[in-house]
Amino acid sequence: MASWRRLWIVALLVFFLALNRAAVAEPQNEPIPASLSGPSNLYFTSIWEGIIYRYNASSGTLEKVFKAITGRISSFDVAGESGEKLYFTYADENSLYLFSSGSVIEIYKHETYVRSVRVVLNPQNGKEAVYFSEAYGGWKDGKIYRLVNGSAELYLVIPRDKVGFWSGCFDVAPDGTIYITSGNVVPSEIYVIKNNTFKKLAMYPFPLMGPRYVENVRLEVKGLEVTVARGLLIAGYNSHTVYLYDLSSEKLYVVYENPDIKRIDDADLLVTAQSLAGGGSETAPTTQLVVGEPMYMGEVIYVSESTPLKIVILSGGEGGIKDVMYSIDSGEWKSYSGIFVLKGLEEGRHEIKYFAVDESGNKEEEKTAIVYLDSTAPSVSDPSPTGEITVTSAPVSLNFTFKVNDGGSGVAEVRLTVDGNPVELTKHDGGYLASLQLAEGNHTLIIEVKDFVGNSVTYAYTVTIVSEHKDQFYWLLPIVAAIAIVLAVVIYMKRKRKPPLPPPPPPPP
Ligand SMILES: [Ca+2]
Repeated sequence: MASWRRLWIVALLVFFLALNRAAVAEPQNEPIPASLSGPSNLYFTSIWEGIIYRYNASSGTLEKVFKAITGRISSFDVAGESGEKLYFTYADENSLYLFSSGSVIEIYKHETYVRSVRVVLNPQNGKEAVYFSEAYGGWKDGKIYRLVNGSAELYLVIPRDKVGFWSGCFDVAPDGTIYITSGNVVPSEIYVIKNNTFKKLAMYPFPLMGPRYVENVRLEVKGLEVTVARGLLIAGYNSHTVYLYDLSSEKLYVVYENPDIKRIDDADLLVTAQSLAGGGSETAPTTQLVVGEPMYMGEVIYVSESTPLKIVILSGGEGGIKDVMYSIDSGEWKSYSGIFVLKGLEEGRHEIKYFAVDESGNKEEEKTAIVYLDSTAPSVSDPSPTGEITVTSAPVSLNFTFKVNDGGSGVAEVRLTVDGNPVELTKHDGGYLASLQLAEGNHTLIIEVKDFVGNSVTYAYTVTIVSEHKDQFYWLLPIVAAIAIVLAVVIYMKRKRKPPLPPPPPPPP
């Protein structure tokens, strides 16, 4: 019997934990499908194959650029002006290698296994610095070294008590900022380290390898052009995926997926420059609509009234661009002269058509982008309790609940302050709940809500606590006093009238 009861309790616990998990899931944490646009080469390694692949984003071709004779390549970095140098490490080996001009050389041998290698170009002097991390499985403080004149100098200690499990995945941005990912562990986290301060950026329920700091990566997301100004390329390990984490918007994009690759342990991206005007002759020009921030990508793309929409020229056609035309919701065609917004239009779906014409009259095929305008902040309903509340004694503990709804991009943020102090909220019954401790008197409750495209509004409520008990007590006070006086007098009189005590009986003989 007892064991059955225990089973029931465990089952219920699991059920409620699952419910709780479902309630706190962050929709913005879901990876967003995307593809690399523009001329770029994505490199990645698959440890079991000992191969470094290169994926050409423009042509969609995948080729093997390096195959280790023996050994499993765990980490690499493509360096040099046109990617002619390849630094790499083998799993469970002490050395750093460089593949250049057709041969492999060992450039350094460490006292322990090495995990990741990163080559960072110093923008000031144009020199390359080689960094590497030690490999030991992540169960003690980690270490990053820098090669100086052929020997290793300790560069940074990554304390376990600050970042938890860390198996050596890192990168150093040109300004010296360090990014680390947990590696093959779930949940996996991303940290930024600057001036010896550790800050957690994100957590995901799948392993994060890499990372690789990248700038100005152009993506195509749901038919739109998105530029990630600063991001981290992340090898998805056993998800056969390469991700891109946008350091500004905190979105995670899937930029490459290939189920034929067993495991992706490290990735790199080389973006090749391209000229904007007069590029491919004899071909029509190409343009792309770019949606700025705030923008939210759910099932569809949401923008606010102030989200800038920009049309960028990808190639200039013959003799350069003559004109770029656009039309909103099949309205009149306008000549594009710069950023525009959807302010003043109805909420919901809008269709933007656009194309370019070059100086030779070549016309780009009309393109269409669909965006949804969300110009209304979320609404708060059913706040309870509000107004005057009569209680038997104050201060009183009460649960304040309310609901928040947004018809567009969704509810992104909900804050509550009571008399100016922030109060913790928990999700409850499709709404929010705050446990309050209120003293007698007036209290101002302010709820601030924001949606995913930044529309926000505040709601203010007053809760007045009236203590009944206190009033009764004051009203009773003279009566209590009167009764006390009467009692005192009665006792005094009784004592006065009492006869003296009889003498004690004589002791027995
Ligand atoms: Ca909204």
